[in-house]
Amino acid sequence: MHFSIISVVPELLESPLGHSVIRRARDWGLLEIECIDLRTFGLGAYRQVDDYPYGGGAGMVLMAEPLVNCIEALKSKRSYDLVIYLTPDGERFDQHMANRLSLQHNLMLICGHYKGIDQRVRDHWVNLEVSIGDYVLSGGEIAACALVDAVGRLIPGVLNDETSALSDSFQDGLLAPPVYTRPAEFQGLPVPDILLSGHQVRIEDWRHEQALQRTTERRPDILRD
Ligand code: 6GU
Repeated sequence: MHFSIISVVPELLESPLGHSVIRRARDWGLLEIECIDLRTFGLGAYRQVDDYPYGGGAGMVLMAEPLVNCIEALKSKRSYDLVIYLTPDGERFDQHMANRLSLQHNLMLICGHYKGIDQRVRDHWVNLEVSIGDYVLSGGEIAACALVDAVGRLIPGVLNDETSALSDSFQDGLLAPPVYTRPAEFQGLPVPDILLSGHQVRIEDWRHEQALQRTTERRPDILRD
């Protein structure tokens, strides 16, 4: 799977996508991530990428021309399944969307900054607008990293049996149950007996019970779904 990520601050993408599970996925050739500095498509001697909004108001808007030149340059090198714009007014990202996107091959992500991007690019070059939650980030980069991480780990072969996505919160519509590791007693606090019992069937029943209880208490909204 290939991601092309357009950003005016590509440095923000490096570390979150350069370690741990995503790093391994890249090293193994299961995941390609290409970060493009929009400024290389900037206009004039100052490589301008943003300008004042028509009609006035605070903040700058990413201009259509550098962005479209960048999008078209990328499209001339590969064919994209989707061009995604990360924006707080987009469709809410969740595990279902992550599952759906993980079936695609080539995704282009556009990170907005300042007051966003020229509406004409959204209208004519973007296929999907995505938000990662109801709060405002300074730019789309952190949202892009969240999306690439959540989608990248679902690519077959990225996770192994130990890190399997099947037991993740949300993957089966439930939050994950509590987990414990050694020692069996820490500062007088014991691990639940059942987990030390060796009865795998009863342990799985207990975990399912705990997951249900946790979901009922914390996220009754996803249980109704
Ligand atoms: Cl995708 N971008 C920005 N700037 N803020 C957000 C977001 C995206 N999702 C939630 N907040």
